[in-house]
This record gives sequence, structure tokens and C-alpha cells, in this order.
Amino acid sequence: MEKLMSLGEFIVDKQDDFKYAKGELSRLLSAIGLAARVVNREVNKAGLMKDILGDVGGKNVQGETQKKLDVYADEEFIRALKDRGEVCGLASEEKEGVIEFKSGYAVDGQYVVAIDPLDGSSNIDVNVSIGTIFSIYRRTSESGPATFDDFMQKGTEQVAAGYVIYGSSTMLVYTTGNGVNGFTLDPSIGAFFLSHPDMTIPKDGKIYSINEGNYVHFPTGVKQYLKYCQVEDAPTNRPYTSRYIGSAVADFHRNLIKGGIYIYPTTTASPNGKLRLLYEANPFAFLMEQAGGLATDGFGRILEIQPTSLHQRTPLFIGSENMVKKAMSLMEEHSPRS
Ligand code: P6P
Repeated sequence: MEKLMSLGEFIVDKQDDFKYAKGELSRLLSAIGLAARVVNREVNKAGLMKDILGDVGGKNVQGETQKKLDVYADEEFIRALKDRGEVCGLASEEKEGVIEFKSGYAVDGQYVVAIDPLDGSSNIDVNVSIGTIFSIYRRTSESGPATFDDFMQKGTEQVAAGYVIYGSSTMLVYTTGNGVNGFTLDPSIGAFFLSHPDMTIPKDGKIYSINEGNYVHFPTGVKQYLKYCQVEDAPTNRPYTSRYIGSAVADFHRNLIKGGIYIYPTTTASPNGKLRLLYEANPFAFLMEQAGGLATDGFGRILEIQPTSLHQRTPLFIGSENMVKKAMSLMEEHSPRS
């Protein structure tokens, strides 16, 4: 049987590909892996712990009801990253402003992390896969706690990005700009092992993921794309199949492996789209481009968007290259950017 490579071995083995200080990012990625294992333990027994299911009674900065596991995951990732010396601050979906790390060695940390500690948490109580999404940048400020401007970098400046999916198995998938690799947790020993080396998305796919309940509010270009997906045309494998879990990490992960497109366009309720740029669209876009796919807002690269606020949202068209290109062509034709 082929020797399994652990996440730790892989990180060290590949760190020479990384253009910055070798050990720092390695330790940072290992810390994320540790926090993921801790969160995984709680997610997996959530159904048994009456005090961990359900709402915490608060609302996050998005005005969304906070689940107890949301708050727990947020605290665990902050704990894992704050006292390590590599990270000088966080931007979290669960917190309004920058979480500045002020301890002695953290203020000299060279990295900042934008994170959605537990995305899709409305699915927790119904046992549907959820996930953690993270995006890592080098700081732009000189020293001291992280600043707001440290996070106002285009997605092209990310040095690493990834997600954890807490599903039928728990996986950590990440990139440092040299391809995408997936690691599966062996819960019996609490370690991640390389299970999906060099993940690439097929140029074409048969799956489209979108909440069609919002159809009446979609831009005409999206409506035209849905019609295209649903037309009978054997040579182009249509009609496609609709698959929408409502948990972006799960929809993203399935499409990455099988091919497909995930679209969250503008709607009346979400005039700028629903997905957040810093800790959802940008990390997904980095991963998707590294896997040979595309990620756009319907018109241009997600990674080229200049952020102006921590929690800004963006429309997201992401997945197989030829599917995204088709959707973009219909957006250009029917819903040109004003
Ligand atoms: P809707 C979860 O809140 C999330 O941000 C993504 O994980 C998911 O894809 C999307 O929202 C679901 O949104 O409006 O279709 O319920």
C-alpha cells in the first residue's frame, strides 16, 4: 500500500515552492489544520450536544442569526492563530472590524487571515455539510497589530487560501499558488492525509448550482443561462443537472471534483450578490483558478476586484472554464454591466 503523506509532511515537503519565509506559512497552515480538527470534533457531535445546536441568540455583523457552532468555530480559529507569531490579525465573518493581535510576538506577525469560520451554518441543525473558508495575505503595514488596509488587498495578492469541509468525511483543501491539494482527516488518529493530489476541475461539466427560488429577481443574462442549461442538446450533454446544497463549501467542493458551475448573482434581496469577497469569493477564486477553472462576478475576475470594506459582497460565477465563459457571454449580451 502506498505510503500516506500527512498534511504536516506535505507542508514541509512543499514549502520550498513558497516564495516567502518557509517556516512561517508552514506553521500557519498547520495551526489552521489543528483548529479544523478541534471544530470537526464539535461539528461531528453537534447532534448529541443539545447545548451546541441551535441559535446563540445573537446576530453577526451580517445581521444573520448566529448559531452556537458559528461562535464556537470563530473562537477556536482565533485561539489557534492569535498566539503563534505568524499572524498579526484576522478579519472574520463573525466580527465587525479587524481582530487585532496585540501580544508580544503576534504584532510582528507577517500574515493576516480573512476567515469564514463556519459557512453554511444554517445547515448545522439538519446535518448537511458545512465548512470553514480562509484566505491568507502578507501584511502591507510595517509592524504592530494588523490594520484595515492589510485586508484591502486584491485577491491576486493572496499567498494561500483553502477550506475545510465537515461532511461525510472531513477534508482540508488548500493552495499556496502551486496547484490545489486535498487532505482527508483520519479521525482515528486525528491527522489529515493527502487524498486528492493536484486537484483540477474539468473544463466542462454537467452540474449547475444556483438557488432558482430567486429566479424572478435574476439578471436576464442569468435567466438566459439557466434556459441554456435546461435545453435538450445531446452533443453538449444538455440538459445539465441542477444540484444546490445551499452550503457554498459543499457546492464548491462537489463542482471542483466533478465539474460544474456555482452562481450566486445579484438578486433583489442581495443587490451586490450574497457571497462575501474577502473570505468566500476570493479564496474560492484563488483555488478555482489554481485548479484550472474560472471565477468572475459575471464580467471580470473576482481576484482583480479592489476591496473597499471587510464584509463587502460580490456576485459569483465560479467553476468549469467553458461553463463560466458561456454564462459570462450571456451576461454581456443580456445584462451588460451598466
Ligand atoms: P441562499 C450560507 O449562508 C451561504 O453564504 C452559502 O454557504 C450558501 O451557498 C448561500 O449562503 C445560500 O444562500 O440565499 O441560497 O439560501
